[in-house]
Amino acid sequence: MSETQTIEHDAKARIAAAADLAALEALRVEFLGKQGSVSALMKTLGKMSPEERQTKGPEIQALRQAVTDALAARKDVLEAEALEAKLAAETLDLTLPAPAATRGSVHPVSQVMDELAEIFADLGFAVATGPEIEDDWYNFTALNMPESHPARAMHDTFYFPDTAPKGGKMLLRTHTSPVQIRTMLAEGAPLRIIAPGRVYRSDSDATHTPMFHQIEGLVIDKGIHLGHLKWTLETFLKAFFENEDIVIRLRPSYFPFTEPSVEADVGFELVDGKRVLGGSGDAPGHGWMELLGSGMVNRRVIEMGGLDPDEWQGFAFGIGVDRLAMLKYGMDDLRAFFDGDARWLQHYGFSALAQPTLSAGVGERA
Ligand code: 2NL
Repeated sequence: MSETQTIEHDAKARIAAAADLAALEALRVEFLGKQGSVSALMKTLGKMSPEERQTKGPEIQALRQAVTDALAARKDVLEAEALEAKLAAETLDLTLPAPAATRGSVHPVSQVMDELAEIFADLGFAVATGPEIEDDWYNFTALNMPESHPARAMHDTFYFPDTAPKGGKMLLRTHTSPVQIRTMLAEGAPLRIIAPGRVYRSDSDATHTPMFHQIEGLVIDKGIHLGHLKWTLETFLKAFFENEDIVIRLRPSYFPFTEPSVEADVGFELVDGKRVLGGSGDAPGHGWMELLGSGMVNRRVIEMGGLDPDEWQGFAFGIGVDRLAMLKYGMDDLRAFFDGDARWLQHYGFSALAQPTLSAGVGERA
């Protein structure tokens, strides 16, 4: 027998006898590895004369192929045997109790959005939605915040490199007001809408997250005045907090998109150091808490919405939904809202099976 024949014979016998995949791998290394015997033979080719290489070359190649094939064949057999053994050993005990199904819960922000949509539906408001990636014009210019307006600084946001169709850059909307501009342009007046959704500002600390939720409301009709605004806010807050004792105070403020602008404060009483909403904030032991911004829609914004401000008036307001949820359901850290911690959600979340109504809010926690 030639040397290659001897090696092949020996290799095939040992491969066939390999008891498991680990033993087989050791044999692969022994024959075909860098320091392996077949590899050593391959290296001798370089030192041979051309004539010798002509005969030895194919022989050594054939040896290498034969060993490779034998290894693969044995591997198939061993793997099949291992699978058989595993199938024989593993049994499925159908009498064991099934693991409990985990049930998801409704995020407090979603719950509050649903509650608000419900309350405002009763007041005749439709829900309007729009894009979160906005055009500079709809987000700023149409709201009486032209380029270089100082109020833009408070609305510092995230810009895209793309140039917007109406000029400026595309951006992540800083409020849901652009939805209302789009709705005014698309539907005209009269109009009674709320625009809930995600908004963005480049702001991040204990009380600010770069993404948060807002709900804005807009009424456009004839003869609308501040009294309509105050009644609407009072009625909605009483319904939302399920508290008829809610008292609000309107305080002069400034927004570029409303004139006059007013901030609404809600009265609270300190009970055991905790703020309990209700009553005038001016009573002894009471105080006022800032809750939302609002005002009569600026004439220029009515115009940008494609309407004649001598014919149509309106009021608008904007509220942070996250803050409303914290106030109503007693959560103290805004950042926990967006951590996606399943334990927090289990604790503060709401049953998905309960009706998304106001009454589902208090009694029927998940
Ligand atoms: C706040 C409160 C506010 C509005 C939002 C609005 C929308 C249109 C026209 C006029 Cl389409 N106003 N929204 C009005 C007043 C306040 O948000 O604290 N914003 C910074």
